[in-house]
Amino acid sequence: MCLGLRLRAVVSLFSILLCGFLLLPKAPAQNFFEIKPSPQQIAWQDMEIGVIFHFGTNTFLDREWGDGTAEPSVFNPSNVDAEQWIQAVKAAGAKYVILVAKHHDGFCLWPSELTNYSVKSSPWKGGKGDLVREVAEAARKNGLKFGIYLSPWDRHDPRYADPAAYDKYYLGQLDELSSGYGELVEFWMDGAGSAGHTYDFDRIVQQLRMWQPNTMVFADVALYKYADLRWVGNEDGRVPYENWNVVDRTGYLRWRPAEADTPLRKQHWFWHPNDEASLKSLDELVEDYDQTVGRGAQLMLGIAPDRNGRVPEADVARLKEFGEAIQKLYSHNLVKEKQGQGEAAQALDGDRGTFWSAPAGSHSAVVEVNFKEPVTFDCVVTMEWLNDGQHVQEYAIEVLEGNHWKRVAEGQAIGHKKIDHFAAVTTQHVRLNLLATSSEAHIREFQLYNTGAAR
Ligand code: FUL
Repeated sequence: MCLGLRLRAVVSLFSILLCGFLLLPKAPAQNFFEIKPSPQQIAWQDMEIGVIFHFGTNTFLDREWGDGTAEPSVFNPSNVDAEQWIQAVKAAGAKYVILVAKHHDGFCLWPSELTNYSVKSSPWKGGKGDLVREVAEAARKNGLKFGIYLSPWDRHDPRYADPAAYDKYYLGQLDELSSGYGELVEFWMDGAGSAGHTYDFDRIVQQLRMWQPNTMVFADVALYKYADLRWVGNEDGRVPYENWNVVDRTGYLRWRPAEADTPLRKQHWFWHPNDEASLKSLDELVEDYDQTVGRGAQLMLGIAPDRNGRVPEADVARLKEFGEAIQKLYSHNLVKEKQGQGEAAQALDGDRGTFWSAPAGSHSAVVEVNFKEPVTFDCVVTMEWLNDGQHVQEYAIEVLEGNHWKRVAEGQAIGHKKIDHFAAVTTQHVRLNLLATSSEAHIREFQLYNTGAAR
């Protein structure tokens, strides 16, 4: 073939390929600001504080990660009192509880039909106990939601060596838990320790959803694909700011609010003897709250009942102090108490059930509050109505000094809740200056507090 002909053939081949490419159906491009939460995610985010209970053979053996060799006979608590657990965490303001039904040691806190490595082989209640049931019932009786952690990594069960056999076992356990204990608000899938093992997570999540269509799947980084909720990357009670609800996973955007899990006793999820010194201080807990809930995320505290089967008294007292401190800090909303007025009335009414919207299609807006008398405050709590997505991209809190709006705080993401602390100011006029919004802003609440704890 002469060079001219060859060139023509190449050009036509290229044109055919180009046309084919242009005609191919394409996945619609995703836009961060068009991704919206599910109704279940909205309801979940409103709970703000949850807890996770760790209790099992580790409690009796001074271990964090059991190796699966503990005899069931070691699980012998004298006085398990699920009601006491729930009362303790309710005092901290928790709205939901997760029970670790099986940790990495493989020991089950319910009498599973699929293994003898469970409470039924222990002396507790003569082998007739079911801790999953007791905690679920106590939680619901007290108006708290209930969820489950079922460790994929299992260091006891021999089936673990064969991924297909183990998947069958795990799916069977999942069936027992998700069909037998009522509604599960959350299901924890933990990738810890499983390196090198493959699970059929597609099937696991499918089956879970069959019984529990509304459950929120929490997953850490390795299992992100399945996550309705995301891990924040640390167990310190700190959510890095900015915290956005929509997170990309290699090109796939989804609403994935953050849940920041942190143990009440630093570094320890299970109870250990002589460990009181590791109990977080009240200041640390309040700081955790500000850096999780105050950054639009969920705070999940790890609670460790002791060998008696009770939350230790020191922990009970700290939880109560924490609940009271948060109540004290954030219960006197000065916008309400001092009758602040403004056009954005639904953002100023102290009612999370209402919200104010900026004009349709706008990309900036102002929420102003005017008082009859000067008011002193050092903290602002702002909440976005998220049903339509997370819209606020940049904002400032400003107070009027003479003719000048002075900026006292600024940020980017607001999300479910944003708490800003600053040195106390006294003024009659304050505003939330929404400097950039992807489309019209929706503000649920704009609240002012004088906490006396400027940071
Ligand atoms: C981690 C586990 O390895 C810890 O033991 C604990 O259960 C924590 C909540 O999750 O991944």
